[in-house]
Amino acid sequence: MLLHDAPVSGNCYKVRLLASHLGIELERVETDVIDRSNPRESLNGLNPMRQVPVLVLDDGRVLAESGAILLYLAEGSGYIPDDPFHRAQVTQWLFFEQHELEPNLGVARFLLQFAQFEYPPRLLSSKQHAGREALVALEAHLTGRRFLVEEEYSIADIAVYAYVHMAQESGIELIDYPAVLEWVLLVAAQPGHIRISQ
Ligand SMILES: N[C@@H](CCC(=O)N[C@@H](CS)C(=O)NCC(=O)O)C(=O)O
Repeated sequence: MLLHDAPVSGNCYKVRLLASHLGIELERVETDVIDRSNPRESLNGLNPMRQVPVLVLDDGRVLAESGAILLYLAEGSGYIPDDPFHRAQVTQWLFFEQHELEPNLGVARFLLQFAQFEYPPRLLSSKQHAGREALVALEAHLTGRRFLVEEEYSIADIAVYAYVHMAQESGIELIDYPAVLEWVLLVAAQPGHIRISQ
């Protein structure tokens, strides 16, 4: 399988992390997601949004969106539950990640670490504020729990981990969220774990 990838992208990291757990070798094609003038022609016809990650299966079929790719690759593995309700709970966290975490922590990280353009300071502070609100919700859920769903490590943890473990790069300290911090360490200790820079 071929992954259209960007080394700095948390969304792409989710896919690389699950593939590592599953022992799947991915061929990787790098896309520059920092230079906004880059037309990303290699993604033409693969993803209408011309964003990564995009996974090209061995039979040529194409899948975009990190959550969809995680759901597809995890099928039949221990990283997604069999029980329909528990699967729906996993999906609940995938949606939470896309709506509450990635657009806030991910964008704050992008602005602070990579932006090559001027942006209003209010944009950064509003993203950080919304990111902190999401972390408060995550903290409440993780208090007294090891993992997000049914005490089993799953793609819900993988998706949520991606931008949360790098919160410092978004200008947010996880020390204020002790249950989240403990969970971050537990996720990093799972067999087959790789760092974003690996
Ligand atoms: N919802 C998408 C978001 C994908 C996304 O935002 N990808 C970024 C890298 S993290 C990208 O390709 N940025 C380049 C651009 O938007 O032009 C997912 O979860 O896969």
